[in-house]
Amino acid sequence: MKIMTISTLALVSGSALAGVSTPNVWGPMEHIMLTFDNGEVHAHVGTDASSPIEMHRFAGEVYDGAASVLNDTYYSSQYGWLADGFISLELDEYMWIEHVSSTAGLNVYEGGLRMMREMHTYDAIQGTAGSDDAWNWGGTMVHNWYSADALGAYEATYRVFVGDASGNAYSQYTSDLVTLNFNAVPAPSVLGMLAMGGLVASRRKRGDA
Ligand SMILES: [Cu+2]
Repeated sequence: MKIMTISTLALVSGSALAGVSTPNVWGPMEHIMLTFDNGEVHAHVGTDASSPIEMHRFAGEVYDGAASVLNDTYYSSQYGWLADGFISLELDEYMWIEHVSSTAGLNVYEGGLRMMREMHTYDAIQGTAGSDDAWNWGGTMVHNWYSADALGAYEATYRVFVGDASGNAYSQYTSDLVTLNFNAVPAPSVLGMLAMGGLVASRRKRGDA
């Protein structure tokens, strides 16, 4: 029994030293509910400037591959775009979510279902890193990744509209604006706590020697 415990601990600290391959997911999903009825687009979110989504940084964690865009950033995937009921579009109609304005330093990377985060593209979207402001939303639940390099409050406003395949809005339909709010806050990281534990252990060893 004792040997089992020791080997489990060794595995945990081994993976911590090697870094974490996928970004963390925490907190409940916060959905931006989208509807398209009678030619009108509506977007609704339950947060505002007084109830922002927190972005956390996990110091020392290193994410593999495309997810490495989140390395050393404060980030969150709590916000997700979601259809509120059934959205019916013609073959030549697409829903677009276009970046209108945002706090300098806020970045957005393409996600998907949170549990599928190993499969996300992490492509820069919605104006991040010179990408197109308009991003085609495919109709399924999509939790994009929002990140920032520095602590503080951020916000981003998007226009949701129905347009053609190239993102040209159809003028016969109305669009809607929605603002997402973030707060990048300091948070204790799991790796940091493990590293502190390791530091204490190695000090003890040195003290014993
Ligand atoms: Cu969701």
